[in-house]
Amino acid sequence: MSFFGLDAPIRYAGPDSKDPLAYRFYDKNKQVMGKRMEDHLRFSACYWHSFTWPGGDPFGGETFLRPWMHGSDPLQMARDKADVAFDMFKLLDVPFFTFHDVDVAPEGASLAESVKNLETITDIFAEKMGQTGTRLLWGTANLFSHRRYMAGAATNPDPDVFAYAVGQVKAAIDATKKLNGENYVCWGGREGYETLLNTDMKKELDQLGRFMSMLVDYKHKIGFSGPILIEPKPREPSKHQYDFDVATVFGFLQKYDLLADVKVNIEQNHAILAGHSFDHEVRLAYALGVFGSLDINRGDDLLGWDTDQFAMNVSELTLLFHEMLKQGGFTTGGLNFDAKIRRQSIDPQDLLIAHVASMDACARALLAAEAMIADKALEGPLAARYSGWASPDNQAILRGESDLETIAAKAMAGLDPQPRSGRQEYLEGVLNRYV
Ligand code: XUL
Ligand code: CO
Repeated sequence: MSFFGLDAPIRYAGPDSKDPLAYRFYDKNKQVMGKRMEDHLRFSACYWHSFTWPGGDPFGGETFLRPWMHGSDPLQMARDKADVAFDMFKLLDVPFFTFHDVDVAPEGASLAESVKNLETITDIFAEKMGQTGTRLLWGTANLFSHRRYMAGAATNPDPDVFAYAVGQVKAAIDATKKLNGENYVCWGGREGYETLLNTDMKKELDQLGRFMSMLVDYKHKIGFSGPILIEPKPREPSKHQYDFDVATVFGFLQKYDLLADVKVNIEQNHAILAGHSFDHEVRLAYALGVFGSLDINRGDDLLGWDTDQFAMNVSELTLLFHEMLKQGGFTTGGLNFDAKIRRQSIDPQDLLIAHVASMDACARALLAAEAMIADKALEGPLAARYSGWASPDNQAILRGESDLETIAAKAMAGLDPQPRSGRQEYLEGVLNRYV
């Protein structure tokens, strides 16, 4: 019997099931707009929240008391953790997982020793992936927990810290390539500042630009075919992070000429912290051509920090999938559960139940979005709202075939545009018909 007290993988049992360990909507082989549900959603379990976080918060320590976190041999503990992690991937029947270097293997006394540990554990991963069929959505390096990174990694005033970070990132992308990872993620939690009094902002941005350019060059050199993804977040742990939101990251990528190789990994809770909705960030990423992947979770309306709760809000998720379906869905990206159970959820099965409930919320939202698209429920009114632009002379404006004087003359000739309703409440009612 496993840590979870369950041997058979969790299965689809239909919407009437009351079993918290059965899928009610996630039916992986069900066809949705010509593609299997599993291929639309591309769920990925994450290592850090599920297996390395002990349940602490700023006011209290460990609550989970996981057996693999207590022992005297760090490498053996890492092996035990891998056994439980792959057991959970199999029980949930998720196609992907994600990890940071330090989540999976113990840090050694030197970088060389840490890298050796990472290689040992990722060799074990390769074997387990072969046995279970679980794939790697992305790998990443943790360049924010260790005290050496307290003033940043790529943006550190000390070039030796920059070099250490380069060494760590090289090993992490090597490991990601070895495991056929489909993307490589960079989240710069400490790439920002605490006070401008001690910060040379232009210099730090240039350092970050060089760091990313070298990573892109190396990716090409080793033939890593997936994109590099930057994960925007406005703050926490730093007071200000340079990768504030999608728009800010786009400006950075444009300035340092990285748009061809780097996309974004958008997280719901980070969008909220930046003062945006999830839907806003996703739409903007598509509009700017930088959409990559998603960290699926949710913030708490009353708490102003990154609570990383499991996504359960079907209306919000429906708007997300409506946009995703319209845009053709994921290519290399997926839905990574950057989500953690609450620190009081101490039963082993709470981990499974959280994933199942959130996967079901996503599946239900995907089905609602499919129905909305079939009915053109939102697309119809949207097309009508912009329909004036379809006329040949207005199309010519957008193609650059008109000029200021020509258009001004048309307005001066007696144009009298009449305001029309934005129909917000009507549209909110339409959405509620489907969720
Ligand atoms: C932190 C966060 C990270 C990244 C990967 O807020 O989201 O876990 O997803 O480093
Ligand atoms: Co994240």
